[in-house]
Amino acid sequence: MSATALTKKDFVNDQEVRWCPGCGDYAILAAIQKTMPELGVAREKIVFVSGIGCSSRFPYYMNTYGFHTIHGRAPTIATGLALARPDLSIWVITGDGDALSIGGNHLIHAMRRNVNIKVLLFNNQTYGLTKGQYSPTSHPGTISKSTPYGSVDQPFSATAVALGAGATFVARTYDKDARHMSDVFKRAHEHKGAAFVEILQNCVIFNDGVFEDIVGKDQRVDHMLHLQHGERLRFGKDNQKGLAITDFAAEVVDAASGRLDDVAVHREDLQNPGYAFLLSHLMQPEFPEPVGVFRSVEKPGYESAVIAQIEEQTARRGRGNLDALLRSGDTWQIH
Ligand SMILES: Cc1ncc(C[n+]2csc(CCOP(=O)(O)OP(=O)(O)O)c2C)c(N)n1
Ligand code: SF4
Repeated sequence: MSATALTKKDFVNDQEVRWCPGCGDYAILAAIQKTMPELGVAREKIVFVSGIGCSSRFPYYMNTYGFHTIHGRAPTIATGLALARPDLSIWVITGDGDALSIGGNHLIHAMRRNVNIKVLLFNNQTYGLTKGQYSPTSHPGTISKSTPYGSVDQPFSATAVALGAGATFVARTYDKDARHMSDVFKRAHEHKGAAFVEILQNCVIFNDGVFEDIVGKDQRVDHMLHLQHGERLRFGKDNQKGLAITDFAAEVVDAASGRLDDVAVHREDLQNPGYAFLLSHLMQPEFPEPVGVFRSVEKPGYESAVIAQIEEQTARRGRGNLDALLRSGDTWQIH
């Protein structure tokens, strides 16, 4: 079967989709199913790996290979898969709880190693599957099943975590814009190495409208900053506002009345992650929140280094024998 002949329909299967009506996950699923044929990868070379959560049911609904693993461990399983089968296109689907709470450790090391996997984190600032407890991305004061008097934790910025771990590709998109999601997914696919994409996703049941102030049709123009490599950081009606960055701090300036030259030009290719890290901390209501590609840089990939080392040692010492190794040294029999 030729990969170029595939259409969206080829990625849809006969499973009943079990998300609540109106959940943002549907729009993300549709955007991925639409994007897959455009990648030009054969279906049997694509695999979706997930942890546990509403979002992590995703592999059931894709007509590709899939692996529904255990809570927080999807990046680990995906790392093993990437080492064993570097020819595959490997996508990790995870939630904010799955990736940043129980799975935080696994996520950061996959990013640090620059494993060739594409991590899509559905951020709804809540634990959907377990009925609405607060999560590591929930804002202070969040009233939830587990924080009835308001959460007192300081939240993570998902993109800041990825950048802090050394991710070579970091982007953000949102469930209300199919075109934007698709463009970002394609960029993530093209990236060689670990790609991290945060998707702002609406959980209609437990956290409805939490991103409305950013993604809402009327709010977007003033509260969303579209990152475009080589272009100034401008936003607002007629792009009259901009972000100036001086002394490691951002400032909103009036770009229309003489301060255009102060407005920073977006650079996604900076080796130093400091600028992208600053962007990852911009939040409402003081700043517009960025969407698009924060950072995209090249670094050596993990798989090629590991595979080269194994080949080198095999050439020098011959193929190993796992069975002999397990039975070597002291062994015990338990009766
Ligand atoms: C070891 C373990 N601990 C806890 C759970 C319970 N649990 C299942 S999903 C989940 C959180 C899901 O939240 P998130 O990752 O944000 O995904 P969403 O459901 O919102 O898509 C938790 C705590 C579990 N399944 N396994
Ligand atoms: S609980 Fe929330 S995240 Fe889970 S399926 Fe329902 S709307 Fe979607």
